[in-house]
Amino acid sequence: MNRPLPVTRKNSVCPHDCPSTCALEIEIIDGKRIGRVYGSSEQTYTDGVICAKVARYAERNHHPDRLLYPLIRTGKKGSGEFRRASWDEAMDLVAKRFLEIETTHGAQSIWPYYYAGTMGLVMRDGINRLRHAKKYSGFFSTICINLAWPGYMAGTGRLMGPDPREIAKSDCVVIWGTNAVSTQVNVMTHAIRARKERGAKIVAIDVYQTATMQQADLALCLKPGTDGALACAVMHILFRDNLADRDYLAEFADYPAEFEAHISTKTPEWASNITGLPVSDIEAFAHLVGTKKRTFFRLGYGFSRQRNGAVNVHAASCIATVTGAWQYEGGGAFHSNSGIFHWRKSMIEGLDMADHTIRKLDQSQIGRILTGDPTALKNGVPVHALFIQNTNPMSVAPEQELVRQGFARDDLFTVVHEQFMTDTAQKADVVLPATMFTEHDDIYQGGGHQYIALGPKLIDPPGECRSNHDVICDLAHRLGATHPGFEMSPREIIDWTLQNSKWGTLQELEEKNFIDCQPPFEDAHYLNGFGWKDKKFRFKPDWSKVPFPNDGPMGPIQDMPVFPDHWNVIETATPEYPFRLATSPARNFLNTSFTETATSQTKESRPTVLIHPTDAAGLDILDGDKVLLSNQRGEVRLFAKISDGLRPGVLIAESIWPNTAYPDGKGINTLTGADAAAPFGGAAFHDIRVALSRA
Ligand SMILES: Nc1nc2c(c(=O)[nH]1)N[C@H]1C(S)=C(S)[C@@H](COP(=O)(O)OP(=O)(O)OC[C@H]3O[C@@H](n4cnc5c(=O)[nH]c(N)nc54)[C@H](O)[C@@H]3O)O[C@H]1N2
Ligand SMILES: Nc1nc2c(c(=O)[nH]1)N[C@H]1C(S)=C(S)[C@@H](COP(=O)(O)OP(=O)(O)OC[C@H]3O[C@@H](n4cnc5c(=O)[nH]c(N)nc54)[C@H](O)[C@@H]3O)O[C@H]1N2
Ligand code: SF4
Ligand SMILES: [Mo]
Repeated sequence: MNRPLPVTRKNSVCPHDCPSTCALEIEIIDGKRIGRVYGSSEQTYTDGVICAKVARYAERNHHPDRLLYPLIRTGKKGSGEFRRASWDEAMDLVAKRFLEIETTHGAQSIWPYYYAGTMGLVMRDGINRLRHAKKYSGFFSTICINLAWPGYMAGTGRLMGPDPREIAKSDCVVIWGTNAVSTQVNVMTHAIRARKERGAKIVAIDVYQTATMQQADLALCLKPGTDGALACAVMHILFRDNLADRDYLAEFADYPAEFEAHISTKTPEWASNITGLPVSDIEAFAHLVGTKKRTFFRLGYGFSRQRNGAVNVHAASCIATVTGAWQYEGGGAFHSNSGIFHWRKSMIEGLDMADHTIRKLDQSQIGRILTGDPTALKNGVPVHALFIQNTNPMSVAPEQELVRQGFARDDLFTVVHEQFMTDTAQKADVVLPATMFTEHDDIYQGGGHQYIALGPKLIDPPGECRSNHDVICDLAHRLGATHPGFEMSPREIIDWTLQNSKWGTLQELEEKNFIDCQPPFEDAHYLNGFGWKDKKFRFKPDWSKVPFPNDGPMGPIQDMPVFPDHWNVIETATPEYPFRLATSPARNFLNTSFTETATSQTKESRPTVLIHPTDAAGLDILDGDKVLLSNQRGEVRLFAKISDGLRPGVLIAESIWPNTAYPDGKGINTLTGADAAAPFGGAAFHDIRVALSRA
């Protein structure tokens, strides 16, 4: 007879790149495997709710395709033919090749490349300690936040905002350019509470009928890249109908009179032309936010992924200033709380060794960099070695034709530390097996909330998987790099980092489980002024002064409009490329994570593009047909899904499927551009013009 196995529940944190950073309770079965994963109800932002894909994490954690052993390439580059090796053999090879490449081409020909496959501070950012110690090329991270964060900070001067739990105390929740049902479910928890308990209205603004739009009382489906026009018309109406808080503006804004004059020409008719929204919807939206002072603008990333995205995010944040919503509990504009944690990360990142004269290469331009574009290389040496952790650029980075050519180079030595045989790992010379978050210790911070929490090691890893930290320290030793951080355990680094950042000790964190870092109400609502010397919100930002860590202005910063406006630098449709494509996130994937699990694959079915029935009829395309999307960057084949949930002329390809899922093996980022957007770079993943035809 089988005895039931003992099950315990342990605290943890979701490590994925999602603003929700949920506090988890994980079932541990027999001390060895994980079972069901639950949202913690003790942590007040998570409040017992998590997404379905993480609730079934056992499927990913104990997946039969996990990488278990180091692998060394035997076949041709990219052939996917590898043999098993011992850790010693694999790491000896990596160290030997890195030292040779350093001697021949210089340290800057080696490029550590990473991103947010895990958001744990030790495991994600420890790679920078090696980079600084060895003076390898720097990494300018642009792929996700570079349009959104500066857009928000341009007005407020800081990256923080009203306590996100106050959404539940709002009378109107504006979910702007984020498909929260799919990408950060906890926003919905609090918004729906506001509706139930206070009769709050929910407004959603997107470019197609997402699951979030379907939950909204007012769903504004505008043309991609036109949010600036919508925001301007809303503010025009607020001034016109005396719904602006002029006393608040006089005290808290930079040029309220000049701004009002500027906005007086931005009529609802003007915006209707640009956005495609009916004037009546723009009027209704403006009156809603003008009369409900407790309006919470929850500004997402999605609408920033346009070449004018920073301007549009700033424009949306300006509305809260015009109505004075910041003054009220449940009011204001929130994008991220990442600015509240005052971390001292020198033990994690080795910042004491940083040499700021070393070039930083643009993450999004990896295709250009690997194919030798002198500008992308900052006129320096070519890259001859990549050391990759927590990211899958062969699928997620723009300009995939170039990325593919780059990874195929015989004179490029590529090391990929991964959990699965991803598109990127396939192209590697050496593949190293990585632990998952349940198998190592790390510390996490919220973006969409304000907690710090610990994710401890709960089970042993399978096979010979090693954590990022262990691999970085091992490599440092073999390369002769020294720093105290290479001699410490993750727990010691966490303790050091907490103490030096004035958040107490690891022991205290373990006792409390989380630290609530929410700044006082007056600061979070900017009642003591905004984050500039004169304390005034900026309608008229000096973009070059936005306090976002950058490598100097990028993109056409000099052409940015003085005041919020519709800045027409997007890839507008042309006769040759008459459609506007957005690559919005798929609900059951998280970027390319979870694309390996059977449940997510089944739920998402296959790579599709949503097409409006009128457009489909005009091109003789039937539901399920194989179709071709093309532009100057390349061609992608995938399957048509006819839908009236989007506007004619707009296409949506929910992403990001692995390349192998496409009929031609070419993924959606074949079509996206890596040109740096203003002010500080970043990829405009939802701003793509394409031609469409039957394939
Ligand atoms: N299920 C799932 N969850 C995820 C992710 C995922 O891939 N899948 N990714 C994670 C990551 S890395 C991030 S950064 C966050 C991002 O999460 P979000 O902040 O939600 O941002 P996006 O996912 O880029 O896009 C959100 C929505 O913006 C819409 N959009 C595109 N262009 C425009 C526009 O011009 N105007 C407006 N108003 N809307 C527009 C898209 O159609 C999409 O529905 O989500 C995280 N969570
Ligand atoms: N077309 C299109 N492209 C996009 C986007 C889009 O909306 N549309 N979104 C963009 C955005 S916002 C982002 S943030 C990027 C995200 O792109 P990535 O950061 O590349 O995200 P993932 O594809 O999830 O890949 C993360 C990888 O890290 C691995 N991993 C997880 N934990 C660990 C660990 O502890 N150690 C190691 N060594 N590996 C680990 C996972 O197995 C996974 O393969 O994609 C961008 N690309
Ligand atoms: S909602 Fe986001 S943070 Fe929460 S469990 Fe899902 S992926 Fe993780
Ligand atoms: Mo992201």
